[in-house]
Amino acid sequence: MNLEGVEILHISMPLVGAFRTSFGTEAVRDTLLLRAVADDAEGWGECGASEAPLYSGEYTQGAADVLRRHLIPALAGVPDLDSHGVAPALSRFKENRLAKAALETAVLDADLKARGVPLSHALGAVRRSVPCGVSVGIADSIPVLLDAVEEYLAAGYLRIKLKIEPGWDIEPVRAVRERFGDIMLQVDANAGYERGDIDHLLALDAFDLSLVEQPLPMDDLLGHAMLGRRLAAPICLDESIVSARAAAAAIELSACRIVNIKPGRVGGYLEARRIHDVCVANGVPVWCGGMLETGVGRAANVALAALPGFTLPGDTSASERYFDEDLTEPFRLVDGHLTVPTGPGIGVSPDPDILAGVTVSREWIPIR
Ligand code: SMG
Ligand code: MG
Repeated sequence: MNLEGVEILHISMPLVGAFRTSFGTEAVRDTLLLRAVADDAEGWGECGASEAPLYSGEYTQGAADVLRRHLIPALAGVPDLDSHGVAPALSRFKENRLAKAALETAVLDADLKARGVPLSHALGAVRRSVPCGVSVGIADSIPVLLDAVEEYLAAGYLRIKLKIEPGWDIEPVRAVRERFGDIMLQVDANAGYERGDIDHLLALDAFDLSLVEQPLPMDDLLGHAMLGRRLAAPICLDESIVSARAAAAAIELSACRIVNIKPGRVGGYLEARRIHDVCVANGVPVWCGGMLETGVGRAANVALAALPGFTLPGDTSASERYFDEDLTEPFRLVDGHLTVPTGPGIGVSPDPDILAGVTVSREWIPIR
């Protein structure tokens, strides 16, 4: 493909409700969209970064900076560039996976749109719709939490994930289990605990959880293996799994029995696919995580979640769980599922008028 340049759009969209996790509260989706322009098509990628470096070391303005100074210019002069050439062209730049993923996705979308191939087909999807869960933030009180969970169950979500942190764990989980009975229930600590909390975390086993996501720091695979020897609920890793190599190591070390795959966290959909393959080969179930994406990122996540190894419901919730007005045709929950887009590439593009209304700044980076 002949890539002419990439536009970086900084967007800011209020969330329908503030989302609180162990690392902070997000009330606005503040991130980047990238528009890759080739001579025969254009493609879109959404960055997983937020305004502050709290989930990982990346943040929106930092991602914009590394993209404009280093990553986008590095695509100049790559012979016969296609989506498979993006990661190798960027590999000498360390880390910055959320930024790299956004760029690779924009190029991948343009490439697939030019060839008329849906992303789901390119990745090897086997499903037309995917089962969905919802991630429920830390609430001000247990009654407020119970109301939120009740609403999501009424909407049809197939599993509930509760965000936990020290001081908000056993009692909210107990309250949800007692009130709603035999629902599929899991928790996510976003690395909020330490090894000294292992005895405390074992109390979660009273609630028949489907999984416990990333209880310990991202670099503590050994700690997760130690906890995993004592906890009955399977440990699922999120932040720790930054590549297929990391996934293979975590599995070999028994640091997890389930993997949350977030394409942004691992540098893109092609690496996400490799992690899926490593997990399938090892009999490890996977599910698709989320970073509060707009319809642009959601479309691609839903395509990924249609691969055969994604056997658990993802954090792939409907548009209305995040935004009053999404950038694309809204994704709607039907019997607990979202439909996999069938159009070329990611199958969607942002509505130009809605996009204009949420765009804070835009910058064109030509590829010479
Ligand atoms: O996209 O519905 C969503 C959010 C899912 O809980 C979610 N994501 O650690 O898994 C996670 C968090 C990280 C994102 S917080 C901005
Ligand atoms: Mg998580």
